[in-house]
Amino acid sequence: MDLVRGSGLIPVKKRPRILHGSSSFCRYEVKFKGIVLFLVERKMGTSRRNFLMELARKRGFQIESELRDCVTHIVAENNSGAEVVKWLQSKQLDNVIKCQIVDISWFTECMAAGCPVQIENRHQLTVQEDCPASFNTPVSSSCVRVSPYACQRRTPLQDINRIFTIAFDILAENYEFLENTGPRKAYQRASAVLKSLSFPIVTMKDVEGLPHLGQQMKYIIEEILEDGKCSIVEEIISAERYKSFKIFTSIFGVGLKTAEKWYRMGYRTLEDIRSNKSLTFTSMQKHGLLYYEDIAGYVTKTEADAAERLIRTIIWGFVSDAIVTVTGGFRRGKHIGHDVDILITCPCKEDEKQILHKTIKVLKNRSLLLFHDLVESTFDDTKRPSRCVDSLDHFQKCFLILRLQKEEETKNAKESYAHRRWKAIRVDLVVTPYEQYAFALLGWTGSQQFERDLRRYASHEKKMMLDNHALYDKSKKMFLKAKTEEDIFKHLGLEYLEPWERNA
Ligand code: DCT
Ligand code: MG
Repeated sequence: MDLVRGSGLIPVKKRPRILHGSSSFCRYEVKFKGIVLFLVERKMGTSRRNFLMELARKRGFQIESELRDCVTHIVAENNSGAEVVKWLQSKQLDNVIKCQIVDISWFTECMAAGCPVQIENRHQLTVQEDCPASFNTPVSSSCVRVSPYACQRRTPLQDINRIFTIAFDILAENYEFLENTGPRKAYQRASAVLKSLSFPIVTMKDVEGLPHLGQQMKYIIEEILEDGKCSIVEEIISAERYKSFKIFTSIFGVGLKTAEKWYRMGYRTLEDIRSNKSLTFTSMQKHGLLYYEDIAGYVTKTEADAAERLIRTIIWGFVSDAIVTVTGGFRRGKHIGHDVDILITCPCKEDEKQILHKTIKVLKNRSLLLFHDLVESTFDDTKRPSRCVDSLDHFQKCFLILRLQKEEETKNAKESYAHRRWKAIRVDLVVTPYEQYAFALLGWTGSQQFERDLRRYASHEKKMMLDNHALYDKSKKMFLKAKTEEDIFKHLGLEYLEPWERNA
């Protein structure tokens, strides 16, 4: 079996009008002659496979749903080379022996590039005689049993496998910049599993049987164990696209779409953006650029505490029984963050409606507001919680840049704002109805991966739907009430995890 051939994949300039045959809908033109893909369903799943097949067709690739003799590239996910070979041997097809067997990473890079990319060593699935256990092999009794859900694992802030999780986080971020959701989530899940381990990974035996660790991830761990670094990650962090996207997306108000647009226009640095007279910016982006040096740095715990005190004092001035809580990373015990997330509620509905507008007015009057964008609530209590694990909530909220007066101890700091008596910091204020407070607190405490797994757990394991507003039991066809986060864990049949154990 020839697994290590050069690809010879040259896009055909003059597009032949070959339309997809029997196994596909005749909707998309085949752009790349001589390349016929096949996706192995094993460990990929039917729906993901169908989605990827449709994507490939849209990009102009010929892709077969059945394994035929015309197939030139067999793409597998989370399978070792040996596993694919064994499966292929059972198919007894003559030509398959000449196929390239590649990892899903090659496929996703082709989709991102919009054309076939050269097959590199890292894309190849090698065949080893003694194939290591695959990622979902049951854990042996000597191994630690690790749940596939972050809400069933304790993940403290301290991450003793940082050397691996940093690599996975960079890979996930790079896939995010490529708007490639599947592999982004896969690397985030894998990183979260490693963050929960209470022992350092020192040999490949340590990762045997861990959930969400596919073959590709194991190769990366192996490389780091051998060389102390990962060559793909090294390539990514020095790549122009990654570096520019890092800068652009660190500007408040700039998302992936804008970063992509600027990159395509040929801009690469912050200076390129700032000095450009022809670009138009939203008000949020203008302020993001104006206070970039302050905002792109970190908010410290001391600054977060000062912001919380300021907001709480203002709010207590007109609603004395309001609850004002810092959530997000700081509630999980982090010492630094990119913003301060503050959740606000009060028992009286009338007060609740006024609270944010009044707070903004006071901040304005005291010249403490550098920017704000207030979004009114879009909550509709006739709707069930969202099915999407990444859906945003509908609370009334305000994204602001606060002019935070420096405290004595930070006045002598060497930061860029050292010459000023204040620092611009990003604050999110979120107002929740009193009866939804526990759900909002749980949702806004994070981490993002923890929330995603909590919702996935609710829906896959309990037939319930959870979001930042409510919990719905589909079997009982009713909403389950909760006054505290503990109540929600109880409804889900989960052991309670403290906020600082949710750093997945
Ligand atoms: N959140 C979520 N889903 C998202 C974004 C956020 O569930 N798509 C939740 C989890 C964390 C919380 O909202 C606050 O979001 P961030 O401020 O982005 O996260 P953080 O953990 O506070 O990170 P940082 O310390 O960098 O602010
Ligand atoms: Mg935050």
